[in-house]
Amino acid sequence: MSRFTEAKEIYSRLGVDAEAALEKLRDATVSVHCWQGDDVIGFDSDQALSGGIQTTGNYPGKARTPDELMADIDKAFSLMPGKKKLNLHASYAIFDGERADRDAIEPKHFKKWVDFANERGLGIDFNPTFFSHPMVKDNLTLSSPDEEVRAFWVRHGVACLKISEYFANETGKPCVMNIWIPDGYKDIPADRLGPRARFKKSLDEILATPYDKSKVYVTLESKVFGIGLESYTVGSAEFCLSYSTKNGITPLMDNGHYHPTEMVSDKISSLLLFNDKIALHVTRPVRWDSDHVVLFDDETKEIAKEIVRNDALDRVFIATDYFDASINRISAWVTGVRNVQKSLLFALLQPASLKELQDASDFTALMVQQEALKTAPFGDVWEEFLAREQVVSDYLPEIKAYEATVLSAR
Ligand code: RNT
Ligand code: ZN
Repeated sequence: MSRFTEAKEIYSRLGVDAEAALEKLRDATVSVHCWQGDDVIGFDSDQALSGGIQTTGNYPGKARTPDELMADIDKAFSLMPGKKKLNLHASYAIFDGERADRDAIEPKHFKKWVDFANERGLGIDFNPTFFSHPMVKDNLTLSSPDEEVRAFWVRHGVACLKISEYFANETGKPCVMNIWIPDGYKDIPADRLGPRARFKKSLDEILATPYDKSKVYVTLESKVFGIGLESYTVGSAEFCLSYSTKNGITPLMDNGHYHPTEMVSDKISSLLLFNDKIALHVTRPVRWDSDHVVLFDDETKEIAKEIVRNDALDRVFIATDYFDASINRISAWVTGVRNVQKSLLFALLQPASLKELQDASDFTALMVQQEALKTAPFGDVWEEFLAREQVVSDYLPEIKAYEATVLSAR
């Protein structure tokens, strides 16, 4: 008997249909962030990464050109099972000759990405880039008191909406456009309302642009603090949730953007009750929003359980968001995305009857069964998924070979 056949029987005794789990996992899409490949640098400026986020490490071989990044994405995607989308930032515009500033970018600057996506059957998600740019003035963009600065970034948002619509039209797949601004203050502000009022006005101005809501989903990502911006964040959790709910856009939770004991897994159910769709950035915060590679850890599994057991796989836009420059970047990509998918599978391999135990207040049985599931033959079902997806199980040799032949020559 194969290990999978045996695992299937064990799960069946636990009340779980492993075949059904594999089928659902096959249809789950993870939007993979392009920015792991080059430490969030992009192609549109020589500015250092700013906005209170940081990559640390100097592992050799990062992608320096669109061709290199595309080749690395190809390598990484070939080692990931399941359905993927490509998540781009505006700073990854590709200019042939003449450059356009962020407020003047156009669909044509992303044509190469569309060709890349279409050749591979991928959808594209998008992010305006409100950081690493000289028009970020005193750490402010859409909330700036300087009207010229604020208007510049509004124009950027509008330009990105048009590009998002272009992506949706050209790929035939909806585009999620996520707005995140780094705006904040290092020290105690005298006015907390003003910057938030300006951010609200700027979002209203961006969203006044007509766009096809069946093709472009605008999401708004909150944050707790950034490096150098520790005392005040304009786009706080309360601001972003309230704005999203009131204006019919989609809230996005990044699980690095909360206080360390606050869990995004606990927040998902509340948001699902008040939103048709919600969005996630799956990352791994270590003491702060450090964006370490996602592991197969308790919180990632708990997030996945909340999506799966609330039957919300088609209501949650799942994207990865981390950037580790201290290890092989292809490996970082593959390891993190596989761990999101593993967590989804782990959640899909939980029996529905656990909820009944809770409702019957049988917390003894609930604890015993939840613990038993932790050592059930999960790995055999995961290996079966990889085999069916025709993706190697041990990806390290391929990554080492790519490093030796491609990355080390950069
Ligand atoms: C920053 C946010 C944001 C970025 C990317 C690059 O704290 O998480 O999502 O990481 O847009
Ligand atoms: Zn994020």
